[in-house]
Amino acid sequence: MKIGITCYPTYGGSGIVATELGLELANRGHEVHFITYANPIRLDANIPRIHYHEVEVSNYPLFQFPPYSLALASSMADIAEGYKLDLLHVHYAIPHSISAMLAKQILAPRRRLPFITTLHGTDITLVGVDPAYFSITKFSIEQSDGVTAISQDLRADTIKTFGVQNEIRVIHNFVNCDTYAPAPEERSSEPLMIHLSNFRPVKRVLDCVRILAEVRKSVNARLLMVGDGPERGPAENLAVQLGVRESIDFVGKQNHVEKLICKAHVLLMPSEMESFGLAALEAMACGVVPIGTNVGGVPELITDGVDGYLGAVGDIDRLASRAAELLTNPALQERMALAARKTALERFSTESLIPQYERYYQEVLNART
Ligand code: GMT
Repeated sequence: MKIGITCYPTYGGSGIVATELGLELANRGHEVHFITYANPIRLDANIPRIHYHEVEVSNYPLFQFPPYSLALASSMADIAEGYKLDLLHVHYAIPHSISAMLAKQILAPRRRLPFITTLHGTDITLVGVDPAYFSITKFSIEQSDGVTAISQDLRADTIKTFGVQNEIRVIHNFVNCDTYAPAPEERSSEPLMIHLSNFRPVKRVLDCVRILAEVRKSVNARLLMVGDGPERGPAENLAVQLGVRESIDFVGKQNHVEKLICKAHVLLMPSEMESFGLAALEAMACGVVPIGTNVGGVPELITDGVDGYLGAVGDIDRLASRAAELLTNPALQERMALAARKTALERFSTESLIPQYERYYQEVLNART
């Protein structure tokens, strides 16, 4: 197949999933065209069957807001026509699915160009429910030729919030278990926790600092903070206030996070909302035990007490005591790390999830609506 993929190319779970999906599809013989405003992170140059098309958004003094969605729609139509794409697969509803819908309409007199929208979470739970975007998000879902959601929870939430009638197929996030694999030789000799995110308020990054402060009352642990965003400054300030600044490394945005994850014993994901929790899955594949919150789609990934721990949002005491337990009990940590790796391998590996996308593409192509 010839597939056009659009996503937010910078740091964020949806862009990572879209990029990894494109790489896996190309590996399996498909031709993949990324149509985005910047080169997606994790997309190295010169990979067979991968093409990258940068969307140029020209400015004009009249535009207070350059119309990216329109430039994207125009590029999608041109590229689909020029490269004879079979379909478009857009990640994150707004504005990508509306651009895809326009591209489809531009080409309609000459050929059919179906598009699939994958919902990732905040496009529904935060952006989509915002009155400014509610109607257009609902419309974008209804107009898509296929819709996927990354968890049962997100699917249910989308149906409840928007009352949409069209089918939403659940295809969970996936992980490449060869790239993300345990590397005991990399593991830190001192107890180490890691947090990975875009440091947005929904991630409750400050809770990681609070958990570390609590854990350090009994264990001499450190915390590795990977990523950047609006909550980084407040997190650094809180660390100073709580007297743990020297025990935290803020390393900013990083590629090849698998190398960093493997250094840690525990991953912290204290999010307010998480429609799946890709960072936790990546950690599990590396044999690093996740401690997350019991929200959204996270329970579809983590089974509390088996391959990770779950607690209520903001329950610092519980999350910290679970972390301290794991950091001081190597047998427990080893047992849960093995279970976490098993979950990643058996339920969320690329081998089982990528064919689900391929089958769905075929279904959408075959449905001549
Ligand atoms: O986590 C984020 O805020 C980034 C966001 C995105 O869309 O880039 O991630 C969402 O998509 C990921 C990949 O599908 C999911 O694993 C995350 O759970 C989801 N984030 C939230 O629901 C907050």
